[in-house]
Amino acid sequence: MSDANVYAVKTLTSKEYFAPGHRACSGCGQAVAVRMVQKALGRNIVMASATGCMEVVSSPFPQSSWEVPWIHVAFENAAAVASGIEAGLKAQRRKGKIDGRKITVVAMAGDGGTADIGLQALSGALERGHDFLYVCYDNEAYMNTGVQRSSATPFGAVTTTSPAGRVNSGQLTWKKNMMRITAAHDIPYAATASPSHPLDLVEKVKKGMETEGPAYLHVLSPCPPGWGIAAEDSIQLARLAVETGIFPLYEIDKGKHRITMNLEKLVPVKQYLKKQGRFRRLSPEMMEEIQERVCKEWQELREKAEQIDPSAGADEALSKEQEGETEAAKIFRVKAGAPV
Ligand SMILES: Cc1ncc(C[n+]2csc(CCOP(=O)(O)OP(=O)(O)O)c2C)c(N)n1
Ligand code: SF4
Repeated sequence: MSDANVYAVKTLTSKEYFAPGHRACSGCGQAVAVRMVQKALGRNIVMASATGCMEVVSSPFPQSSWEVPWIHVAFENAAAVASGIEAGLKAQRRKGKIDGRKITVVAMAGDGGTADIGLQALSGALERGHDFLYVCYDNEAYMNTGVQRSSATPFGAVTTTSPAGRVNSGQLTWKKNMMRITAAHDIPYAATASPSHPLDLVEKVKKGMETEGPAYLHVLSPCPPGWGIAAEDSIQLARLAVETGIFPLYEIDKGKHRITMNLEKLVPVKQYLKKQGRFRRLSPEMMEEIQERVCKEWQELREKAEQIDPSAGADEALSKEQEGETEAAKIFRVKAGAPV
């Protein structure tokens, strides 16, 4: 991990928009990611938040962790509600009822609320071109209701509805690729992010906010009880997901693919899988199958990134990372009151 990601957290505002006191499990990767995303988004936003873990842990009436205008919506309709908010704000602006200040409309949901039940609402909102940012917090199952599989659950993972038995060893299907699905709507911006790489995450939130039209952010969110990991390993697992290539960090900016965290060599997926209880029933053959698929998809992603600019690839991604490091260090110095 570059130093930039250590410093990045210190460069963020000390103001909390997702306040402490919520009831997320200790080590919840989603709560860490939400906190960072909210810091990057700031105050001038309206959130539509689908039912799921983050809604349940953050808003037991009459309490709330949300220090921003926040609407709890159903499991399936975060993108539809965000569409309505965006259209409503536009109308109010047109009628002179509110000033011209930019108010970012944000929708958030888990992988179930995004890849399964909310997919139709999301597709409609992307297709209509609403100016909003959609954030999917992907903990790879329906965690709020007791770890049921979703279409984003990875191959081989054990959940209560993809159990391991004499015949099967967990989830039988491959993870749905939401980046490809959202990008197929020709939206201006889509990106993956991880709480293990805060600088990258914050930059992508900012890009999403600046984008005119729909932007989509897919954030990996380790879940200790659902993944069968120790609370203190959550962020390390998120980092391993990136470094093994299982969850590559990249963006699709106006159709151009760019890998934002380049990997000279992939860490073997075994190192990631072996640390998690949900993969305890994987056979060596299944691990091999997963490794092959990860290598193939990583290669495809690299080719897409290189197609745009044949000189891009390892060198470009690395130099970008260094640029980021310099930038983070600079902000850190400014914050610390040191000369730039
Ligand atoms: C129409 C409907 N069906 C089922 C539910 C029950 N339900 C609430 S949250 C949830 C799962 C949420 O999973 P996900 O979106 O992945 O978020 P997570 O809890 O994992 O963060 C389910 C099944 C519901 N609220 N509404
Ligand atoms: S069940 Fe998982 S996603 Fe839900 S609050 Fe706990 S750690 Fe977070």
